Amino acid sequence: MTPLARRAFLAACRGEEHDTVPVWFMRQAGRSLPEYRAIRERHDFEEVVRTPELAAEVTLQPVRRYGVDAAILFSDIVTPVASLGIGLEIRPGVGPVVDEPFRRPADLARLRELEPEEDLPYVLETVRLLVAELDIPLIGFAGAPFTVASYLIEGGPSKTYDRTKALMFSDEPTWHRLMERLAGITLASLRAQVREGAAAVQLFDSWAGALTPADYERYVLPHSRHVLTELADAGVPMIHFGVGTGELLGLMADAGADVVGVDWRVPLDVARARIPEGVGTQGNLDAAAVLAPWEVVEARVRDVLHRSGGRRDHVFNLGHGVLPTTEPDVLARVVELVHREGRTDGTVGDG
Ligand code: 1CP
Repeated sequence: MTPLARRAFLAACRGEEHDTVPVWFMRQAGRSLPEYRAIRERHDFEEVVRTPELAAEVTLQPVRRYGVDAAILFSDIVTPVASLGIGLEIRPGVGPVVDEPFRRPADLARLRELEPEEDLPYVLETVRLLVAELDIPLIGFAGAPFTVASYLIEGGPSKTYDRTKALMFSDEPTWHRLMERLAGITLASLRAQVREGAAAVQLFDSWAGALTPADYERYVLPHSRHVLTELADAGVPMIHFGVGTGELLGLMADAGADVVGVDWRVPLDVARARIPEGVGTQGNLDAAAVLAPWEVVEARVRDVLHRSGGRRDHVFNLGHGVLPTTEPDVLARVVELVHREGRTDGTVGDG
């Protein structure tokens, strides 16, 4: 890869000039790769995260295969809160599960401040190993306060977030105190990753799309804004992503992001019109589209590129994470196609 291509991802995040549209995939490491499954046969998920050599290896696997423009640290959005000893584990095939979910004001006491050097030394060591090894930027990440709160309150994955909303609507002071603590944990984790060399960060508010714009603005935005504005000093691009957030895109930009992640439901040009100038976009190929015959994949990739309009502030990605049944060779071909046809014309749009 040429030096110019190496800087394409960071340049796009900042809306600076570069030639080729950069591309990476959310959840590019993990179950779709046979080499990841081989490691998981011998080590459970948390062991991989806690062993820097393994976590670094798993982060590098998709970089070698796909020729993507950025790597993303292998860890999880609940890793920082889990390190505080709150009784949270990641169950295979399920996701994060909490023994005693957070439901009462007294549960706040279970969340002390995060001290990354003591609580997450293995994550920081993984970042150091990766920064020494990679010739592309490493993306650090964290869960946004709302999405992490949803796991703590529901006790596991949810489709409706009813208990989370019940707490939000019925005890607003406790809700805000919980969100403040989680924002502090998120911020400490991101700052530490950047200090060790992460060149960009992504804030995953994956489940924020469950909220109306008014509820997002009142209960969530102040806390995500706190994280992003406090982190702005660190000087690295910040991507803010959620699923089903078509109605929230403007607010998510307003929280202080440099780039807003767009899921597959909103055509990229429509999403663009909802995001203020000066803030870039990331996305938004349907993750299921890559399961189709190549002609279909190719047409869908070209559609995203067409809708991005040659703007220099777009990062190509899926609309959500890589699905476990994805054929790795197809993603490699997507990267090639984006690099071949995704030319920026140097503009950032008409205004
Ligand atoms: O069995 C296994 O191997 C564990 C599966 C797995 C993996 C590979 C989990 C459990 N987490 C991860 C890694 C992970 N998670 C990464 C690094 C890999 C990469 O991106 O290449 C990242 C960035 C995450 C982030 C994450 N975890 C999010 C935000 C991204 C998204 O998809 O919206 C969320 C919501 C989680 C929670 C989580 N952790 C694991 C699962 C299965 C889930 C989702 C559960 C649910 O549906 O609620």
